[in-house]
Amino acid sequence: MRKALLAICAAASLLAAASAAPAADEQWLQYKITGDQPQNQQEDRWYKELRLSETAPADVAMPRFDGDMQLFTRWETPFVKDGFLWVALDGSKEKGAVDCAYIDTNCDGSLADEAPIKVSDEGCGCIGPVKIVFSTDDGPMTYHLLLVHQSQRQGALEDGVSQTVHALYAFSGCYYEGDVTVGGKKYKCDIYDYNANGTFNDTSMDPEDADRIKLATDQLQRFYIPGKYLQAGGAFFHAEPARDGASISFSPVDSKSVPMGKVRVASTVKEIGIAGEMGLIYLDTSKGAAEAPAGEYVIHHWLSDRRDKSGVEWKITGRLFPRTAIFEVVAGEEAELDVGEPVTAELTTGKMSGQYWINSRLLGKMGETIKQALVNGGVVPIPTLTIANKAGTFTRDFKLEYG
Ligand SMILES: [Ca+2]
Ligand SMILES: [Ca+2]
Repeated sequence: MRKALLAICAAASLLAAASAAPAADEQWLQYKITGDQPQNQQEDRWYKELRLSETAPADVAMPRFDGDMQLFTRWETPFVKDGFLWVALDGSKEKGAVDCAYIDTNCDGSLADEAPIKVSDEGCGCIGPVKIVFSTDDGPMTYHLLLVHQSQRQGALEDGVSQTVHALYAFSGCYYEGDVTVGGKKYKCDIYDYNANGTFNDTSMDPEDADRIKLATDQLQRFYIPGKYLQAGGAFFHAEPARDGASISFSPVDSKSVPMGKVRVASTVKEIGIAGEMGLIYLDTSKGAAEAPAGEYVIHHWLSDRRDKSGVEWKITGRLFPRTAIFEVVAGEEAELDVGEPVTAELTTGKMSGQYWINSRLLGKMGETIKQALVNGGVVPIPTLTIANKAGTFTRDFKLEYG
């Protein structure tokens, strides 16, 4: 048995073309705009934090700002020559609030010609989805970008000193969807610019920096990463989304040509997802071990489900592994991964603006985030927090809130 190698991957090698088989036909998809509320940590949208600066770029024409506080950043996309578009936020220093944003939506390097985009009143700090028109070799191409602004006043009231810390996150505000045929079977297919850089075909050893393909039937929906292999209906395909997301092709891969190794996990782990430039591969590990194409991977997720003493069936999922969780599947060998239970409850406390906060979360063995759910639906009971003093004269229960 071969122990998994868990180490920082110094260099990710580029993969050769997946298959000698002729490329399958392109299947065309339709452009859709998402809602204005991003869902963090979902498999269809991830975000990029954009670094904000108070210093205006010297050579960029600016609009007339109404507020007394401006913040500037670049949204990176390979669809423009410079590799990024300028973004400016305009607001009030005293309130620590941002009222509107300017984005170089026509990609001409100037913000002076842009209309202000109001920050949503819904309290989410959402800006957009904002229409951006790239100029490509095939003509103008539309993309929608969603920005989310968050600010937090930091520093204790007692000190009399506080400052507002601003953060800006970029989400894709659009996706493509349509009906596709893969190996003779029909699926609903969506393609997501998961890493929010304007393109829909990114592959990476880092699952947070790769895009997503969703294939769904009435029974099952699964997300994949564009890579060497995509499993559907018990067979391997090489999926190639177009860079602009408008189409996708699925070429069959001869399974005899795929070198296979094995992955073994604890018997309580029902499924494990492993990801990288091979794609996102789902392994049924209910028997302890499963076959996987040879290659380098990072652990993407694991899931376990069991019944508690009162007969309620629980499901727990481990996700968002540290980037060091890299291992190799060698052809003809077995890699053993130490994932699964037990999970650890962590309680953190802090003080902000004169108020105490208490946060509770569950972590897996490698620091991954643990989510709990009930298999038959329903809401997982909210944890109760009891605060008591040493003398025993004060005891009070609080309900922690999700979010
Ligand atoms: Ca412009
Ligand atoms: Ca992308």
